Amino acid sequence: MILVKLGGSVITDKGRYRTFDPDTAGRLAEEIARTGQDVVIVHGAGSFGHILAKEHRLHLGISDGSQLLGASLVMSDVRELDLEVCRRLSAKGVRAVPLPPASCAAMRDGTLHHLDLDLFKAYLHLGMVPVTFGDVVRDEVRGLSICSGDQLMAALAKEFRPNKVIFVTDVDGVFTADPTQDPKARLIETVDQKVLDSLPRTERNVDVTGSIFAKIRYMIGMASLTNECLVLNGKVPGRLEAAIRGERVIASRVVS
Ligand code: IP8
Repeated sequence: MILVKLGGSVITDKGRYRTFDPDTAGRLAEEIARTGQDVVIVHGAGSFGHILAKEHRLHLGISDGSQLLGASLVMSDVRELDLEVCRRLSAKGVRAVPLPPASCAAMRDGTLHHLDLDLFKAYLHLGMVPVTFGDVVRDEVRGLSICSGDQLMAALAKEFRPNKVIFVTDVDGVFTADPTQDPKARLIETVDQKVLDSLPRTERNVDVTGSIFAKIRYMIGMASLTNECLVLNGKVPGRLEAAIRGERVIASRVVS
């Protein structure tokens, strides 16, 4: 099985509230469908989650009642994004089944504490493709908190030990500096803890689930649970498909 995360940066415009990229999402759905491989899909929230979640400080937990309406709005928005993604997947023949974390997960103080993995297994067994996503989820300590797609990826990798884990983003992989700001930024082919420690702490889009560094930390944790952990550019046609098929592509390989 291959575990794929469609990052929020590749399926939405992260800077513009609720802006979906139907062309990229449709093409990526087609690439996944063409491989015919068993996959589990996680997607990020992009501008359907982070902008409003930050405005309502949902990543800090619930300290006043007015945040609850914000949480409700974010939950509706990320479900709409998920519907767009699942519609594209099923239109291309992928038997997607949406599994919203708020209905099958629980958090404890900001950490994913329970995920109903039997539900994922049952749908996989049936021959369907579970699709889950970054969401607002009940938290035993904070009331509610943000469950990121990366936390879900880590839990799924731990349980299913996928052959490959692929993070699809809008750049070629992990760079020595922010490639959108620094023309001298170089793609790092192999990323490990030492590389992570040496990366300059500059940010592009700091979002409610942490920086690129937090994400890389999750990836390094996952690398030991799979044969290959890749970060690649989903805006380049064919790259995801080639990676799923096992071809060598431009990407960063994350190792533990
Ligand atoms: O985009 C964030 O998930 P991510 C979820 O995978 C929300 O970090 C609701 C902002």
